[in-house]
Amino acid sequence: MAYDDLRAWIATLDRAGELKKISAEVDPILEITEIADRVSKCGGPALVFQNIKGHPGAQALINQFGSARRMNLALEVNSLDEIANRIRQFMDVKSPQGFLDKVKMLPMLAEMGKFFPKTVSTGPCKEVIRCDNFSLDDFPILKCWPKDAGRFITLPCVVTRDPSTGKRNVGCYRIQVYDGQTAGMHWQRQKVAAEHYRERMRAAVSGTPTLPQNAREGWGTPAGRDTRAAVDIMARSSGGSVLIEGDRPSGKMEVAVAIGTDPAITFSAIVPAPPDVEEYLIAGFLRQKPVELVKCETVDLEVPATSEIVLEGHVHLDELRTEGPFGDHTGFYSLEDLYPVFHLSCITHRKDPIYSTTIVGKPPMEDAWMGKAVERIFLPLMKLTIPEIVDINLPIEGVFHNLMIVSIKKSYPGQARKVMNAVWSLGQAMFTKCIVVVDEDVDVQDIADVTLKALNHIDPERDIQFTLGPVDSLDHASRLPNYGSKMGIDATRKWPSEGFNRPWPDEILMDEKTKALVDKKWKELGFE
Ligand SMILES: Cc1cc2nc3c(=O)[nH]c(=O)nc-3n(C[C@H](O)[C@H](O)[C@H](O)COP(=O)(O)O)c2cc1C
Ligand SMILES: [Mn+2]
Repeated sequence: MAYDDLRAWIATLDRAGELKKISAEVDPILEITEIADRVSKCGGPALVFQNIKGHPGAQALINQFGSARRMNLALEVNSLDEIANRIRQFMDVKSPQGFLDKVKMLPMLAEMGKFFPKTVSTGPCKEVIRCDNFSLDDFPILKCWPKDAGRFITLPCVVTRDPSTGKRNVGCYRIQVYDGQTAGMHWQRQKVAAEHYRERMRAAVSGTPTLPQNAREGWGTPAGRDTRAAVDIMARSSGGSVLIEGDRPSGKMEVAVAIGTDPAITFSAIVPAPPDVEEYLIAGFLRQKPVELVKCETVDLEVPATSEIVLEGHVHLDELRTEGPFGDHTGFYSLEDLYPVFHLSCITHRKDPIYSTTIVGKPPMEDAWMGKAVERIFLPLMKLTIPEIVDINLPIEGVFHNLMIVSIKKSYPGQARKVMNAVWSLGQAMFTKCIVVVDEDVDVQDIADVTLKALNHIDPERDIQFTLGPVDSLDHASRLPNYGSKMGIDATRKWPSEGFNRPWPDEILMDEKTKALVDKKWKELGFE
């Protein structure tokens, strides 16, 4: 039974004892963060704030995904392995051998029909349509941390369209509020919406064989550090945006943003799906019911019909503006940088919309549970291209891009390094700063077991593999923004065929007979 909307989801959280409604007045500036942080650090419930300073009558939901149980409830499973198993079922399909095999496949095909979104004529998100007189200031958007550049929309579903294929993408990229009608679009260079943006630029300069330098570098930063710094200073001193002249094509790209959707849609916007797989389809798969979409008022895009709030507008191809700093999920502020500017043309919303948000900061926070869900759900898909993988663990304090522990079934020399390279070439796993590869007898979910065995098994100079490549935009230590080094540690047992000719010791394990004997005598020995 899929959740129809955010409200059905909130009702379920409430019934499950996973929700606390707070009627005392709270400030969306910093105070909500401090409350939500304390609650999420002690495994507390989702929160609905019903009395928000400066926003009479408004409500805000936070921490909806903030525990393993709520993540399961959100995706309507008892364990995330159920989803992994469903994915595996679809991948396990053999060519049918005869009529009976074909008949057996019918239910699966029928189920697939449920994944595709359908467009409906209207929906609750159109209860209030404001294309003239609207403002972001009407919503209780948080300023999360003291050094944040301002208020940020932190859990949006940002919808864009690939101009060449027409396919939509939905990504969760934070949005900085500049004023009631203007905002900063923090899609990082390697994300799908940024590629849509570059595709627009390519289209705008069609006829020229290559993109201008500026356009090529991400979206891009004007060539060279000095220019960038100069633009930055200009932007700050003018208190507004910079139009980059000459080297960038003009034109614009349409964007729609849905805030407060049913949990499967919100979650689908954060999953690192292949660029061409539309998130509405993923949401349909997760909720086993099609996502219903409505057309936007002022842009040619579709948004979930039951969204609480929808922002419509566009970004200019020749405009960038300083975005950030923002207290990020690394536990540090992500530094300011130039990003495209979102100009709103319309806001539609439900009557009395519920503003859905999250905060990120020092882990563990709500996003840790979303990340863990991604880890479980994506494991079977990773195994599809890297079949020797047994299990992976992205420890929460590794903030997902800093550390991946991988166990493998090693069958040939050098395979641990092959796995590292495969991970670094797999979608957003390319950002992984440190990969530790262990043998299959190590339980990667048990950090004590990993520490014991990995560190025992390495000769650091021999077993560490460095490489260079794209790094997460949030990495503040890399030599350059977005570009730096990564490290893999081959902590598997080394083989003679890998040049290791010393004897390898056995792990200490007691024999079964002695264990059984002591089991039997345990009480007699005076233990409980
Ligand atoms: C709470 C939260 C906030 C996020 N903020 C951003 C962001 O500001 N910019 C960004 O590029 N990715 C951000 N992400 C990660 C993206 O949502 C994620 O990489 C997603 O897979 C991007 O979708 P895409 O592959 O369609 O581009 C955030 C994730 C979460 C859970
Ligand atoms: Mn995507």
